[in-house]
Amino acid sequence: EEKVAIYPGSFDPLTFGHLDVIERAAKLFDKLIVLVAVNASKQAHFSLDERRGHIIDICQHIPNIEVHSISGLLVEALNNFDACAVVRGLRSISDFEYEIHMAMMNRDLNPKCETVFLMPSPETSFVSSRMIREIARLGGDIAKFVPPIIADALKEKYHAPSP
Ligand code: COD
Repeated sequence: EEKVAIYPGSFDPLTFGHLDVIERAAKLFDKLIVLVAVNASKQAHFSLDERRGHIIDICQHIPNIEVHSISGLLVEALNNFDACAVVRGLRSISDFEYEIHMAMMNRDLNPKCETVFLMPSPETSFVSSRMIREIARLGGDIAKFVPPIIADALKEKYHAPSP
């Protein structure tokens, strides 16, 4: 039986940190669904469709992934995609508290929902979407932290030449 996992996140925008987790998870499961979802406590910068489009373009080299977006509950997506696990990245102790609450809540909502945590590579573990947006907005160089597609999208968003 095919083992499907879901890697959910805001991915607003995707960073090399996210990509590191995607590449690791794609090796562990038969199929990986990268799921762009809404985090109600975060303000959106790119639309769900934009984020999904970016990830599709960036992940073309990984054969066993699909990219989708949802505005609803993660535990529902788990049933819809027939997935056996949720993958999350664990960067630090400060991630842990939030992550364990979310994992326990998701399993309470759907007893099938097991969460698997992957440790990122140290080179990208300090990268976060929030910092990347802030550096890009202030004109800093983000090329080391995000794929070129994202660097271009951020440049266009914050520094589009005025007409
Ligand atoms: N290195 C490794 N991992 C990283 C890095 C990095 N540099 N940066 C981020 N990550 C990991 C994060 O730890 C996380 O596991 C994942 O990548 C995604 O991170 P974000 O910040 O893009 O996504 P979040 O945390 O905002 O995602 C939250 C969800 C959207 C998944 C959540 O809000 C959700 O499930 N929403 C749907 C509605 C729902 O079901 N809500 C109930 C939840 S209990």
